[in-house]
Amino acid sequence: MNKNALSNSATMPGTAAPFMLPTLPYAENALEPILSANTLSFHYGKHHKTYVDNLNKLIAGTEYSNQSLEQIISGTAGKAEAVAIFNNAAQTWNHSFYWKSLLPNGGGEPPAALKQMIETSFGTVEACKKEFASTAVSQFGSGWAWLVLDGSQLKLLKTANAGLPLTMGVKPLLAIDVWEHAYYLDYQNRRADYVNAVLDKLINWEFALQNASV
Ligand code: MN3
Repeated sequence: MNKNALSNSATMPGTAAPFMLPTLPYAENALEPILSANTLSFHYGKHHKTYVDNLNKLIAGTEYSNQSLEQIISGTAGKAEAVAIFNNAAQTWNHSFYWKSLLPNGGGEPPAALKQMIETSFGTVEACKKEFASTAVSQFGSGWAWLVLDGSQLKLLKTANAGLPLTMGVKPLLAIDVWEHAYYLDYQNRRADYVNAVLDKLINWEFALQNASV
């Protein structure tokens, strides 16, 4: 377990339960027309909130009730008897990270320091985006696509369901949610259109650089 990977993203304070739904870093309509206010209303206000509420219920009175979110995730990963706690803790973390991976009027050219890292690892920014998209599209069923830092190398990986890079010893830089609830209201079955629109118009390269720099 890479402890830095757990604490670097500054997405969640290291406080214990009860966990709070973090404030969305922009208005629910701020990502239009790429992601509608309707999608964010359900995705943030219902799905994300439910993961937080369920986590608080599941850990009440358990050994996890005074642990940080990151401690709960690392302590329950791979434990069959704690799978519900892991799923809700990881989804709480994943969504907080996803909202910060998006930015109104995002996309475009990465900052120079990140662009250099991308070119070292992928050749070009376009090649990185293409691999990011194919990683996201090829995740079978619900899950996530991630840009991560593995040592000094940038890599793309996908996780199923609530899976996340924190348990894999690599540092997450960006996440794209590919559960159907992330895009179905706006794109129906066209996951590739959603992913490419996010990469072109919303992706928060500055957030990736911040995460890589910690
Ligand atoms: Mn989601």
